[in-house]
Amino acid sequence: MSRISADSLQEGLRTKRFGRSIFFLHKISSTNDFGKRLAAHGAIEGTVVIAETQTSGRGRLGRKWFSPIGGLWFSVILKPSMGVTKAARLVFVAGLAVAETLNNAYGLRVETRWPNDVLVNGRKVCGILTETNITAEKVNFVVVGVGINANFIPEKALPATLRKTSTSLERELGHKVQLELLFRALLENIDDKYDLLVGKNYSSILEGWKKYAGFLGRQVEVSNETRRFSGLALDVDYEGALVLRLDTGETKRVLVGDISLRTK
Ligand code: BT5
Repeated sequence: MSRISADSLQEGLRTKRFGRSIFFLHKISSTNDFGKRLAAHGAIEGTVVIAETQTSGRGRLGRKWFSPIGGLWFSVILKPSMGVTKAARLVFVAGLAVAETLNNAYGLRVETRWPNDVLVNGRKVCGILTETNITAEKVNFVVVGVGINANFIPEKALPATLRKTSTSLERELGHKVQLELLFRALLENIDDKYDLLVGKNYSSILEGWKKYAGFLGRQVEVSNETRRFSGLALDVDYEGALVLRLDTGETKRVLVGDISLRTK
């Protein structure tokens, strides 16, 4: 990886678990796929895979994640001793860590968007993909993939269909960022937040995540594969469900979906 040096990164990395073992790749199909293969072959918790570019980067539900050179595309392998439901909380661990890091490092107007996005000025700068491998309700490992649009201009590097909804750090700041510093800060922050989760302090994670959740208290549309709802976003509850007050006055919990702000 040209702009991140393995040696200088690992030197002085203040993490408990993350980054003891880091795989730096120039090009890979997906860091999550590579991470899953490593985990299945016994890679230790905290192993990290980072690639300069992905040829088949993935989002949820098999959607494509565009991963041009200049972005930060990485995955971490976790082996939490918890059930599937609790492991699903890792999306908030990663989301909060990304939001906090981007806010602290660059002073950007960062928001979290349920369930797995981080936005700057209302546009997606980061997506998170958590994939859990289980045997009979027992979690064998979780791969948490994080994609951050860093050093490229979306208008040039992403398809035209994403231009209105996506942004990048370079686009927002007007200059490139030091990828190695960002990567280090992210690993340290995710490590801290994961520690809170393991130490049974999930409430502080969820509350922290909600402080960045600009959609709360606003009119939103939520769609998933089968339904579409509109209403007021009231809360994200302890189970991670979005709580809506529908236009009919009824309260509805939604577990899976994508939200957008209602324009009218
Ligand atoms: C996500 O899915 O946002 C999760 C993205 C996770 C990417 C990381 S990169 C490292 C690791 N390896 C992987 O293969 N994946 C992870 P979802 O919420 O389903 O959003 C996907 C949608 O975001 C797509 O359908 C597009 O509309 C949009 N999109 C694709 N590429 C984008 C980009 N670079 N920036 C902003 N939006 C993008």
